[in-house]
Amino acid sequence: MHAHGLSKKQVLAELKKIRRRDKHYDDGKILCSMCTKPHPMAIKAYRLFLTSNLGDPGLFSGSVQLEEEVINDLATLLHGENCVGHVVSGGTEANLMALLAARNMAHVNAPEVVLPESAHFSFTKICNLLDLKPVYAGLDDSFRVDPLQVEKCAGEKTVAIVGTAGTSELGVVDPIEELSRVALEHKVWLHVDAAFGGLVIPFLADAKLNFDFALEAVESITVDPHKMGMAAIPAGGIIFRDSKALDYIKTETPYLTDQYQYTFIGTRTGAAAASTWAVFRSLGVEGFKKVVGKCMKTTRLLADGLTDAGFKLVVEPTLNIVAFRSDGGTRHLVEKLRRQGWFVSYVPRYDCIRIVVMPHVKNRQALAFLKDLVVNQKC
Ligand code: 0PR
Repeated sequence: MHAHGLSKKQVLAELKKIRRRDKHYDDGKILCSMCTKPHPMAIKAYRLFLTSNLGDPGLFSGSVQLEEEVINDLATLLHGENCVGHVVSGGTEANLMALLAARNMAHVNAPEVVLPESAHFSFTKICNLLDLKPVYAGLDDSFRVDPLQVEKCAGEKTVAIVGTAGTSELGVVDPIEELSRVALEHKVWLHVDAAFGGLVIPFLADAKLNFDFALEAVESITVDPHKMGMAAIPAGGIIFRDSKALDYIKTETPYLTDQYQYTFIGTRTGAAAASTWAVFRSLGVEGFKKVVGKCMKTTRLLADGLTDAGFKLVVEPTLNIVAFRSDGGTRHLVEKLRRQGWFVSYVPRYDCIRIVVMPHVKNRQALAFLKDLVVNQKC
C-alpha cells in the first residue's frame, strides 16, 4: 500500500490500463467459457444493489424479496412447486449445499455418493470437504452416465446419486428419468447438476428432455444464472424440492438479524439476486428462447463447418457445446489457436477441443474461427 492515497484520476487510469490485460467477451474470441457478458440490465441491477448483503437478511428485505422471486421463477421453470433455495456463489456452492443436505439427512457412517464419471470437478472438492466417498459410474456410448452402472454403484452407504443436465465437457444430458427410478428404488436423494443446462434445456425448440422436479426422486437442482442466465458473477442457484432440506443445512447465527444461514458463504451479495431478477424480468421466457435459439444455430453452424472441414465431432451437440478432435492431433491445435487469440478448452478425458457457444459468440466469430482452424490444420 502507498503511504498516501492517489487521486481518483490516477487510480482509474491505472485500473483501466491493467484491465486491458484481461480478455473481453466482446472480442468474441473466448470460446472456452461458460460465463458471458452480463445482460445490460444485469449490470444496472448489480450496481443498484452493490452494498446489499444477504448474509444479514434482516437489513435487506428488498434483496430477500428478489432472491425469493428468482428462486420461485427458477423452480417454476423446473416444474417445482413450493420449492425453496438460494442464490449462491456458483455451481460449486450449489452442489455443495445439495450434498450437505443429502448427507446430513441420510446420517450414515462412511457415506458415499454415486457420481457419473463425467461429473464436474466441483464434486471432487465437495467429497473432500464433506468426507464423502465418491463412487464413479461409467458412461454409455453417447457419454451419458449408464443407469445400470449407477444401479451397481448404489448401496447401503449411498446418500445421494448425482446426474448432470449439461455436462461441462460435452454438454450431454444424463438419463435423469432412469436415475430417478434407481434413486426411488434405493430411497436415496437424487441431485441434478443443471448448472449449465438448467437455463438452456427449458428453452430448446424441439428437445424433450426430462431432467427436473417433474421426476419424483429429484430432490435438488443446481442452476446457475451466471452461466446461461447472463447474470453478473457471482450468481449460482440451488433449489430444493422440499423446505425440510433447509433443516439439514442451517447454521445458527446468534447475533445477526436472522437466526440462521443456509449458504456456505456468509457475507454474500444481494446484487447477485438483483442482477438475475433483472435479466429474468427483461427477457421473460420468450426472450430466453430467442437467446438459446441463436446459440443453438451458431452451434449447428460450427458443428457442420467442423465436419465439412474433416474434423470429428465427439458427439452430436445436445446443448450449445461443441466438442471435436482432429485426426492429425488435437492438443497442438489449441496452442496454435491461442497464438491467433482464440481461447478454446482442451479436454484430456476425450482428447478433444471444447467450444461453449455462449451468447457472446456470434455466427461471424464462428465462421472466422473455422477459417483459422482450417488454415492451422494445413500447416
Ligand atoms: N457444474 C457444472 C456442470 C459446471 O459446468 C460447473 C462449472 C460447475 C458445476 C461449477 O460452477 P462454478 O464454477 O460456478 O462454481 N463449469 C465451468 C467449467 O468448468 C466453469 C467455467 C466458467 C470455466 C467460466 C471457465 C470459465 O471461463 O467449464
